[in-house]
Amino acid sequence: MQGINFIFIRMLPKVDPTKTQSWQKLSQHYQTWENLHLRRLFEEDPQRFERFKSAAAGWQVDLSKNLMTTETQELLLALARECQLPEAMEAQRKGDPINETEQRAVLHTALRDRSNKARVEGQEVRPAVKEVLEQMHDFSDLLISGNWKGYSGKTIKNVVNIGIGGSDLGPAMVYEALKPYRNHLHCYFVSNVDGQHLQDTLQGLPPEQTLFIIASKTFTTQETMTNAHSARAWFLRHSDAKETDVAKHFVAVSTNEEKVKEFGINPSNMFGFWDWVGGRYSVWSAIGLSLCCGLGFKNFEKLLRGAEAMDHHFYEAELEENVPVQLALLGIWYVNFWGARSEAMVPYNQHLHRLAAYFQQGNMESNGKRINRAGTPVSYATGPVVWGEPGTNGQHAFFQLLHQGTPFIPVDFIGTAFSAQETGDHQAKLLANLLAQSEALMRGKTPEEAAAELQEEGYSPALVDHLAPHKAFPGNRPSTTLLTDKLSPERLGSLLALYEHKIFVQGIIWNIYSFDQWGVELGKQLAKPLLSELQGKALHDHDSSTAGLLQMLRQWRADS
Ligand code: G6Q
Repeated sequence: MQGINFIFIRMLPKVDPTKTQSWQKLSQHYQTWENLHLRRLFEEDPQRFERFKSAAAGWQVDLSKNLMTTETQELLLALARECQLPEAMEAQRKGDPINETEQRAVLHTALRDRSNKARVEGQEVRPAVKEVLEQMHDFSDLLISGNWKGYSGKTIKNVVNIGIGGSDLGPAMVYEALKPYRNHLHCYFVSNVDGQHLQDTLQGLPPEQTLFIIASKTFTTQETMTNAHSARAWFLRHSDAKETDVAKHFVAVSTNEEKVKEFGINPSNMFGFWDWVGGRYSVWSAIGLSLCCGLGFKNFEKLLRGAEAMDHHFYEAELEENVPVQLALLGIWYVNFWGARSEAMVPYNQHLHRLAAYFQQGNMESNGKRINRAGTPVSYATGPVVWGEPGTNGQHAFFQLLHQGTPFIPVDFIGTAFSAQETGDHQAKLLANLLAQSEALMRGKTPEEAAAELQEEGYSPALVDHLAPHKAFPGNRPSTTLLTDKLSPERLGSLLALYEHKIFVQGIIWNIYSFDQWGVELGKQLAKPLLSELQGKALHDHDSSTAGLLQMLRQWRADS
């Protein structure tokens, strides 16, 4: 944004959540939890599941194993209203520049919402979106049907997406999640500037049947441009193609036409998007081109339809029944009143193995902020660490800490009734484990119960006393379970949109800007001089640690 001047238009409310009445009431309400335990709440209220279950866009959501009563829920909803959440939702939806530090609208929802009338600077955005979708459709059809030929006249078999962050994580995650929907094209994703990533991916690929998608909103990202240039060099070195053949093997997804031309890609093979689509929310845009190729355009469209269904739910359902709002508010409850510093996402579906990594960026880049919308440091915690791995694997790794460790970590269990390919009794076993884990976290096991079990197993009284504390579980550990029938493109789309809206709601309540990411800039700035220093050029001033490490590496590399 250097050298750019803009009038700072304030669009979003600036309510310090801690100054609201609801916050004060929630602090008092938290004290009442000293005497509550989820196990007892379930025993006392046989309707608890019915009372706290919700549904949205094909997902059934059980909130009942959360540390809440109807009073908690009401107080949290009042907090949302005091923080003017409905007004903020409306501002976002109609295209106001709510990304105020960059003066941009936040309209990834317009990429999938066919009824959206959002305007940016007076222009409706949907016509342009439709045009690019058609371009993506035509291109992916050509590739899949074999009518797009490489320079030697052969069809394309491999598609390599080169991008990083938001231009990589989304497509890579969805390509894994929708594995059963793949076609005969093989998609690969290269992101890291570690040359090994590109080398390993290209190993064995025939250049004449390989197409590269250079996916970069800015077309200036160091990692992506380095990989793109190396890929082009590889293509020319390992084939008898000429420079002019590059056009048949390289296409671009970007907002920067000038840079795309400069790289040598024909602008007719460029798929555009807009500055109102944030990188980490761009899987719905032309950044999803690799998905159109590898899964077919129809499946990409179904992904959009699923997200659209969740958007409708988010914008139209009352806050009381609004699933993204409920999940967001519970997150605030845990972070700001219970002291949670992280939350786990545990999908019981192997194809979702990249989901937590994807939302690690979604959450942590969006809500990892410490300055509020008034420009001063916040006095309360904001975005937690988001992490996770699929179950049941996680059970044999980190679940110990979830059950008996000292940190307080709410868990989201995500499951599907059916597997894409049923294998004997695997799916039943998988689901039994999901249910068992959420039940165990909620119930726990008292020291008395642990002692009784040990006695029954014949342990001596001394050993019972010694072991019972170790075998007891405190329980009262919250979790949310999200279930659907199967992981179709529609259901995946609605799941992703659900979590996107959750991030938005939390950012509004925390009074921070969720759609910029200045935090990634400093490292990028410092890497520039360090690169030239590593390449043997003049040394600059550094702290002794950085200077020492730099010298070590320079020496190593000089000696080799
Ligand atoms: C996401 C971030 C970031 C971005 C990458 C790639 O919201 O902005 O992850 O997507 O830095 O940027 P380009 O697409 O511009 O290469």
